[in-house]
Amino acid sequence: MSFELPKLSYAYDALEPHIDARTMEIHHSKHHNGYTSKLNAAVEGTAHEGKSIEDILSNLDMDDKAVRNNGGGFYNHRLFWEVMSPNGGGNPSGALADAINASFGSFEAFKDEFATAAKTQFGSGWAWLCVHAGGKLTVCGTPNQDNSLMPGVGCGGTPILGLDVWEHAYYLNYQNRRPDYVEAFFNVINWDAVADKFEAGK
Ligand code: MN3
Repeated sequence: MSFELPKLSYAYDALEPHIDARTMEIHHSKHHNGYTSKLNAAVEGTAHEGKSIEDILSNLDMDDKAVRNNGGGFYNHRLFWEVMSPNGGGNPSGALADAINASFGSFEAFKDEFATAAKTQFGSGWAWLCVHAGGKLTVCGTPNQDNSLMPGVGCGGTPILGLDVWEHAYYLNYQNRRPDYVEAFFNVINWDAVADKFEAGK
């Protein structure tokens, strides 16, 4: 059973004006599709074949560049699509909001820390909110397609919110203005999806 490009639960233009349709189309149908097919080629005939992507990344040989880059790319983008929604934005509620307040002091403090991680990640990479056993939350940035499921990467824990800061994620609409893209992302965050990942990962 090979990995398949996940379908989006919304149209390519559904996140406008925050993320434009052309960027979404290229990002999903070209970039994510490319990571998916290259991941399938990289795991075929290896011990990784048939394993879940979480299992593969958690037990990764970091020198295995094909699985590291394409497995990370497959997992990271799947999460990215899931944590956005045309009905997103606002603030989290319930147990997730409590955990954010307990870990960062306030939602605004979390937002500042996450936005700083996204804005200051040098070159291509991601900003993450991760949950640890017991429910503690941390923020970190990672380069390229790395994520904290991989051994020794980032802040550890399980990613529950991720922001792609590769230029392909924003350049058509925002050019070099990454901070504007980061700010706009908060208008499309699907906090219900993040809360589900928090419950599953804590
Ligand atoms: Mn990307």
